[in-house]
Amino acid sequence: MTETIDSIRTEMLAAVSGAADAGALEALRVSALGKSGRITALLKNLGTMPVEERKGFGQQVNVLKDEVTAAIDARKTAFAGAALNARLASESMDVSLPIRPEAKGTLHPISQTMDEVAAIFGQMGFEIADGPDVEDDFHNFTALNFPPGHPAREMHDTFFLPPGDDGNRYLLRTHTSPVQIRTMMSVKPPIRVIIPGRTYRCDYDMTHTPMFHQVELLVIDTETNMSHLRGCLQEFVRTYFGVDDLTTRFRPSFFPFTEPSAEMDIGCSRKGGELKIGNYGDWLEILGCGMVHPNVLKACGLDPEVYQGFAAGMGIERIAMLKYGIPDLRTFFESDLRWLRHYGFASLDVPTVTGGLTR
Ligand code: 2NM
Repeated sequence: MTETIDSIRTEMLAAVSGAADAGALEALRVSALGKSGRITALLKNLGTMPVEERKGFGQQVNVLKDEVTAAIDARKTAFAGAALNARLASESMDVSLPIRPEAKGTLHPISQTMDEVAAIFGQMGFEIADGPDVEDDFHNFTALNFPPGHPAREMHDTFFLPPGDDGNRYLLRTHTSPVQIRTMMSVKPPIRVIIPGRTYRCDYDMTHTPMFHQVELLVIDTETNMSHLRGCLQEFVRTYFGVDDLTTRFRPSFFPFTEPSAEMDIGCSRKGGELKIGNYGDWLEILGCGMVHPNVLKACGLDPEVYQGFAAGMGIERIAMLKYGIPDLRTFFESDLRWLRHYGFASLDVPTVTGGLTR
C-alpha cells in the first residue's frame, strides 16, 4: 500500500509538471481526486482495512492528496499568469506612434466651434449645462415669459409631439433657454453657465434647417448689469474671431425673456463681395442678448429685488460659417465626405484660449 502511495505521488507530480495547459491539469485533477479518481479510491478503501492500519494509512493518503492539490494549484496559477502576460503583450500599443495615414476622420465644424466657444467661456469661469431635447410647454415657453396665445409662440414654428397620458404637451425645444430655466430652478446663484446644444424649428430654406445648434449663456448674481453683459460678449467675439480691438454695436431689440433686449453687431467689411471681420465701418449682426426679465426670475423662484442677470444666444452654424467661410448652411448636414474632409478639423487639436483656438 505504501508502495501505491509513493508511485501515485511520483506519477502525479511528474504529470502535473508536464501538463501542457489548464485543460490537461483539470483532467489530471479529475483522474486523481475526482469521484472515481485514484486517490479518492484509496480513501474509499479505508473502510475495508484492519483498524490498526487504518489511521496511519489514512494520514498518508491525506498528505498525498494535499501535495497533489498544491502542485495542481501552483501550476494553474503559473498558467494564468502566463496567459495574462501574453494578453497584455498582444494588447499593448505604442501611443507615441504617429497617426496612421489611412485614418481620415475629422471633427465636424459644429463640434469644433462648440469646443472653441466652451474654451473661451470656460476661461472666463463659465460652466457647461445641458438638458433634454424633448421639453414641455412650461420650460420652453411659459417660464420664459411667453404668455398663452402670444404670437412669439407661433413664430418659433414648434415641432409638437403626440399628446402624452400626463396631460402635458411635449415638444422639441425651439431654443436652449429651457436649460437656463432648469438651471435657475435648481442652482443657487451666483450662476455662470453656457448651454450648447441642438434646437428644432419647423423651417427649411437657404438659411434655416429644421435642426440647428445654439449656444446660450446665463449669468445671475446680485449686482449684474448691462456693462457686464457688454464686456463679456465683447471679450468673447474678440477672442473667437481673433481681432483684439473688434468693435461692437448694440441695437435695441425684443425677446419675451429679456428686458431690455438688444442685438449685438460686430465690425466688418463687405468690399468686393468678400466678408472680413474687423473695424472697417460696416456692421454684421452676431447675437441676441438682454437682461433676464423679472417674470423669468420669478417663474424660477428667484427674487428680482435680490437677483438680476444677463443672457445671450447665438447660432453655432452662423458663427462657424462666418469664421471658416462656409457659404451654405444646408451643407452642414449632408454628410458629404469631400465637404467633411475640406471643412473638418484634426481630431487631436483641442482648442484652448492660451494654446490657440484653431491651428
Ligand atoms: C437669446 C437672446 C437673449 C435668453 C434668455 C434666457 C433666460 F432663460 F435667462 F431668460 N435664456 N436665453 C436669451 C436672451 C436668448 O437668444 C437669441
